[in-house]
Amino acid sequence: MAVGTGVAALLQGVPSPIESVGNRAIDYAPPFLKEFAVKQFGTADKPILIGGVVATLALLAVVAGIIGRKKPRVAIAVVGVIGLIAVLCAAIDRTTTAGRALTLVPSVLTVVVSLGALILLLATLREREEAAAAHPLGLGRRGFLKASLGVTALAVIGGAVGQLFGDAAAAASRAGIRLPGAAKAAPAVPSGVEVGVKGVSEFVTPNRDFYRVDTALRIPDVPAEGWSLRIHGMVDQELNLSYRDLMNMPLEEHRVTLTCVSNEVGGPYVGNALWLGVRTATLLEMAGVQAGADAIKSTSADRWTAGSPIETVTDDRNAMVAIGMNGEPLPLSHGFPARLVIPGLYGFVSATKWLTEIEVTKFSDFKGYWTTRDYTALAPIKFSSRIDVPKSFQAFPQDKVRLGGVAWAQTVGIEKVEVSIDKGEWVEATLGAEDNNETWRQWSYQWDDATPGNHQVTIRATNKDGDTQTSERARIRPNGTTGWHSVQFRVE
Ligand SMILES: Nc1nc2c(c(=O)[nH]1)N[C@H]1C(S)=C(S)[C@@H](COP(=O)(O)O)O[C@H]1N2
Ligand SMILES: [Mo]
Repeated sequence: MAVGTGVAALLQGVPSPIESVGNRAIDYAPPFLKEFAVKQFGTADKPILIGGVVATLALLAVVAGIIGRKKPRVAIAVVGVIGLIAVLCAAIDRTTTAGRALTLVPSVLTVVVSLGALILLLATLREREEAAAAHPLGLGRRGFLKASLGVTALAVIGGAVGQLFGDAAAAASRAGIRLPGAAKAAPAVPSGVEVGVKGVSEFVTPNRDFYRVDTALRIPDVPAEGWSLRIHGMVDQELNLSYRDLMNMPLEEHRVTLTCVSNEVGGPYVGNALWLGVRTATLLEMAGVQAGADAIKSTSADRWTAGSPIETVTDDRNAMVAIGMNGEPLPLSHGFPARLVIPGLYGFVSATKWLTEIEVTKFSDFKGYWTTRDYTALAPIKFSSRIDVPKSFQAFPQDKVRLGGVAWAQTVGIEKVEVSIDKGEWVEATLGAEDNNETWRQWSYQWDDATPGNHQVTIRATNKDGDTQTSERARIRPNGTTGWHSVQFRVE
């Protein structure tokens, strides 16, 4: 494992054997399991999966070791089969950005080294049991312990090296980039978007706080220098754009709120950022969309795909190929060097990170990654609202009960937010100023006649089409949750 992880870290774009096994687990996991993992572990699901793979391996190694004392061949077979699985997973790992042969190197080396180490350790044991004198491979009892500890330490170091250098090329590339100004800059954030309640999500989400959701165990290592975006399919003229090409095109800045379909009512997978990029409509006009096309299929460097309706990337909403986020080049975890942003659609059908390809096509000819896994092909964001203050069981002094949160209805806009305390009548909350209809809006509510004791607050939003959030609960799968957010709190 040490060798596999360490070598993979040195080969740009090559996943380690552990990551390749984890990647297969992610792709083959039944949707209910993924839903469970997101719910239980949130964004810790990745370290937990890696931990699971490592723990399983450790367990199998222990079993192989115990059996090996009596039946060395069985132990060798167990390690051989584990190694073969690793090689197979590397052979079909969609996430590699290197050549296939190079991608096999870490797992093949892992097999060779682990078999070698096992044979060495078995020989040592046998020697001890036979009480033989000097043996060329013999290590003795202490030596055996030391060798085992040494292998473990190497594995840990290999893992650390992998973590440190896994995205080194992209990080160096990003550090050298200075973004040009926008030809069309976003208007200043209107005053009054913040309602001034401490604990309410900042109107523009700082990059470090922006939620992250993707299938990538390791961030694809994509330097801007070698990167290109290919626009092809049902177009008059195929385009191949470098990062520099994009930088030299008319860049626009827009604030857009992204939302993940996996966001539970009241959940954290929503964030608002200032994106800098080129309108997809401009790019598709350059390419020339042919009649009959109704979709784009976007693909990432790690071979993840999303399908979006053609009108959502050609109408006048601010759909972009973005290269900047809140004044910086895209952070590595948010899609460096470039990503898709389409207002109004859940991320799984719109927000492709580490973007490399846009194919103009028809929905009848393909399915995006999550659409082959029980999610729908079309997935507009269901407008929703969230209570940020109070947190569960927060206590307030009786004269200072100020509640607040956010509400979003991308491409339509939020008309009002209503609050109900202890299932009482609905009262209108105060809305923060609107930035644009693609961003969320803050709300606040001052409860003046608060009474001491335990209470519950519930909210619901109404969008500018006049629709009010339904209380009916819908699950995440197949196209997003509905229902009202409620929180318990105390007044003292
Ligand atoms: N390459 C790639 N892009 C992806 C995904 C992914 O798994 N792989 N996940 C999508 C999903 S489900 C969401 S909600 C958004 C999240 O974007 P963020 O992590 O920048 O918030 O990215 C989208 N883009
Ligand atoms: Mo998502």
